[in-house]
Amino acid sequence: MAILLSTKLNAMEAWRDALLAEDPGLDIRMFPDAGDPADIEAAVVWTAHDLMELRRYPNLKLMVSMGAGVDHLTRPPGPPPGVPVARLKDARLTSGMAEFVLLNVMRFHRQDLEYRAQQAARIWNELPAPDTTKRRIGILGLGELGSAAARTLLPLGFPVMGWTRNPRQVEGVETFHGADGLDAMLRRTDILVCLLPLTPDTRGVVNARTLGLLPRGAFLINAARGGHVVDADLLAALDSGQVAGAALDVFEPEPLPTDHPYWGHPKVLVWPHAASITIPSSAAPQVVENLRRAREGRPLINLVDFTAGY
Ligand code: NDP
Ligand code: OXD
Repeated sequence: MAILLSTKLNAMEAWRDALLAEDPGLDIRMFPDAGDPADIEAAVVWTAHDLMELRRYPNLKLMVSMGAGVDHLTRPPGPPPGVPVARLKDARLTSGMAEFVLLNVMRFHRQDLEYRAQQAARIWNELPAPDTTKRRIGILGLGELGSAAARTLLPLGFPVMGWTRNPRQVEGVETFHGADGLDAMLRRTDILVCLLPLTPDTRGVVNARTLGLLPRGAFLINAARGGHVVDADLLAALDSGQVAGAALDVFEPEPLPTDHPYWGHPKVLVWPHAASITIPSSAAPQVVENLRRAREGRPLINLVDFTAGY
């Protein structure tokens, strides 16, 4: 029985090596060279794979997303019926995201946009000292990544709030949930961090109404998915001064078109979907563990709940 890998060629090679390092006996096929479709028992795929193609494998018993996000698997036609899907929960992916959030929180908190603009104009001018204990961070999503970002910011003294679908408790974090909870959190958020999965409920959550609830001059960090932000509304909020700056790692579509206004916007930091990158050698153990579990009929780990959409 074999594992099918499908992503960019160099990443596929890294995944193959990482999986073989975990279990040298694995039979790994790199798409499109799947061999006999009946051999394939697990498919480890990323966003570009055609989900219809996966229905060719009659013995498929496990699908794995090569990342934390699974919005690429929730689009029609979805995964083959009856095949369980796992996502990654990986320490390196999580710490990479916490670093990204910390970096951009600090850039906004320490007035880096203003100081860089002053440098470009050769202006020597000290701005008022910011107070960490008064810079309130609101995180949309307190899952694997959002809660890690919160744990990174709390020891520095930032007041941290978080918004979830279900009521949650995270030590040191003031939590909110549901529609009313969102509005209450936004009214007190100086730096908004989006770490939500993209689902029908969360698409467009950062829009003219929600940005308008933020205190004037707030900042946005979006490291989740481009579909969370209504771009025209964010650009209007940046241009009016309602939002003072945005760090954007994800876009719709990707790559961000070269003529997009974000590229040259003085208040926007553009990243090429690199906030946190899956490291195959770190992520491979859980994939092999899940494969063993699937073979032995034991409960799988990190399963996606397709009813919730993440
Ligand atoms: P999790 O599934 O662990 O956490 C998701 C969080 O979002 C949970 O707290 C969940 O609430 C909350 N949530 C989901 N739907 C809603 C809703 N309708 N209203 C309020 N809260 C909601 O995901 P991860 O933390 O692992 O990842 C989050 C996303 O980050 C991924 O889906 C992916 O899109 C993106 N990502 C981006 C990367 C990059 O490099 N830019 C890298 C990795 C991931 P509850 O706790 O109640 O379930
Ligand atoms: C992910 C990503 O979802 O890299 O893991 O975007």
